[in-house]
Amino acid sequence: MALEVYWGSGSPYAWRVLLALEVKQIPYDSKRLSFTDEDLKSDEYLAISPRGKVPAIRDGAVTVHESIAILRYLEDLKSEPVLFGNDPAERSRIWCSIMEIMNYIEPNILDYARTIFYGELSEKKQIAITAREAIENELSHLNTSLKSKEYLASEKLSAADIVLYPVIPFLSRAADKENTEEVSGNLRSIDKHYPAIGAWCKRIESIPGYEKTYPPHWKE
Ligand SMILES: N[C@@H](CCC(=O)N[C@@H](CS)C(=O)NCC(=O)O)C(=O)O
Repeated sequence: MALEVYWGSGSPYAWRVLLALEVKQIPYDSKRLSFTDEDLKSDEYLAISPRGKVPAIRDGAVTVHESIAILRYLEDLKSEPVLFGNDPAERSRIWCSIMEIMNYIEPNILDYARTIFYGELSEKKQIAITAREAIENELSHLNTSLKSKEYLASEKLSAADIVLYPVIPFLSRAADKENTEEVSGNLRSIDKHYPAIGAWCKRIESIPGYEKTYPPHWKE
């Protein structure tokens, strides 16, 4: 039975999983869900993903939710190409980079992009601006570090790159939607303000199969 992959268009977390599947060339049965309670909070889906969120996977009797746990599962399913490092030093760099993204960028994504996408900017504008400033600070560090290397944590593509990448177009899309200087800041044109991140994004976008992972509703 093929691996079932539950995802939603535009979810940066689900995009991570779709990218890893392409990189590892793992065949799967695509289960695209809509962001409605009917899809996400059905008893059938809650049995796979108890918080009713995407992404999630089902592999026979095994279900996994949480994007990074899924990436780790895929690594065990098919080791090549290695995404979580080959030795302790490389593995620790990759995990450190992933944890920094989770701890310092992800909470701000919620405060920034969700406020915009959920139409809550009138009540939460200052929260969004503070989150935008924190994200810019992180992007600035990442830009400096990517000036001297091609990938975030390893000499080749790793799970850290896959964890970060979808966040960049997601933030740009939020910034474009609310196109004012105070809310959008540098996030409107990340490649212009952070050229090393822009060049790194192009590297990820040249992965064979990348196009298949691009959120379909963003093309409409
Ligand atoms: N920490 C989770 C986050 C997953 C998440 O927040 N998914 C969102 C889509 S971007 C979702 O399914 N939201 C629907 C809901 O909360 O009802 C992961 O990394 O997988």
